[in-house]
Amino acid sequence: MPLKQFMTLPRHILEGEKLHPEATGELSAILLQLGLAAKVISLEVNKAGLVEILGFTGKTNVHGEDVKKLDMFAHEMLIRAMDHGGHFCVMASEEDENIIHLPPHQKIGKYVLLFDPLDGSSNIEANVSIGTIFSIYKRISKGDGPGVIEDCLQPGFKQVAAGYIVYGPSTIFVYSAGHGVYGFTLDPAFGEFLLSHDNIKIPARGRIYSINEGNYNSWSRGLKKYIKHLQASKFEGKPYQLRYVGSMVADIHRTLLYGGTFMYPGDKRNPKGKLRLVYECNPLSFIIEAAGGVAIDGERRILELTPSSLHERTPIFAGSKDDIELLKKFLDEEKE
Ligand code: AHM
Ligand code: MG
Repeated sequence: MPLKQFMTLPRHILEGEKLHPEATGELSAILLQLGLAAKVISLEVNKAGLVEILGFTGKTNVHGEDVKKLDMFAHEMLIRAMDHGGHFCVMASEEDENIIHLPPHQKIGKYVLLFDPLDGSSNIEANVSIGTIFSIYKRISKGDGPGVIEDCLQPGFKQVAAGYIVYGPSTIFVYSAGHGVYGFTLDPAFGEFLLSHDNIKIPARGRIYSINEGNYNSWSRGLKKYIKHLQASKFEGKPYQLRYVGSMVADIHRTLLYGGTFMYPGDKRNPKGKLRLVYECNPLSFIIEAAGGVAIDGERRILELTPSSLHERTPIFAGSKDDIELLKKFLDEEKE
């Protein structure tokens, strides 16, 4: 590896900050702290098969789903890692029904942190990739007291930075502060994230589509036609490929690197699909767009949707620009 590639996550964040003379260093401090939390969660995830940690806590989360211990570990770790820097006025997590206030003795800051602590958790026991997703905004509420729910319900285009960590064969930290998307692989030997994916650009077209095809019968006519179209077509002389991990972070990460489409549509039973706008779709759409891709709910840009509640869901179609544009044509032609 050439020496110039020996770029650690902290060095990258701090060098990025120097390009913005107006920067106060706060965002850098937040990203550095998220990097630290990611390492701790990664260690715990890696131990998942070794310790008696798997199984249910007996509690269900706000979506009525079983909460596994690792989810709660990641949720609590992120709060503990992030609540004392004086940077945030409020936080919110997919594992908590309400907004999370900072402890009373902590300084209140101007940023807002939203996160899905451990996405794809149904994959944990099969040792399949899972991830953490985060999203950072500036507060919009007046004053310097605790933040309010409106601070957490901003449209995604207002994100200052967003990113995710995939816990897969390696742990990878991907982030964007709006200019470029960068990926860092954790070297387990000395515990540092090293730049492995510089200035990621999603290919304009890809050969892979990613969707839970088990729901085929509930899809709209337009979506069915689009998928049939892909199955009957070739890309660069070869058939299209279906890949679906069932962890959005992993499916989006692959889409970012190889191109193609990731889709979680609404259907007759669940018109808004399954994935959460605030915790999953906004941050991952921010990354996809920063890499030159497109993310829509079928009609509108995901980043322009204004969330009306913390746990609201939205259909999502995200990926390569040309692929999503073609998909949109199919959806538009068959509006029901
Ligand atoms: P989770 O937050 O409870 O883990 O659920 C979200 C996950 C996503 O990572 C993934 O894209 C989706 O659920 C898969 O859902 P399905 O099993 O319906 O295909
Ligand atoms: Mg999730």
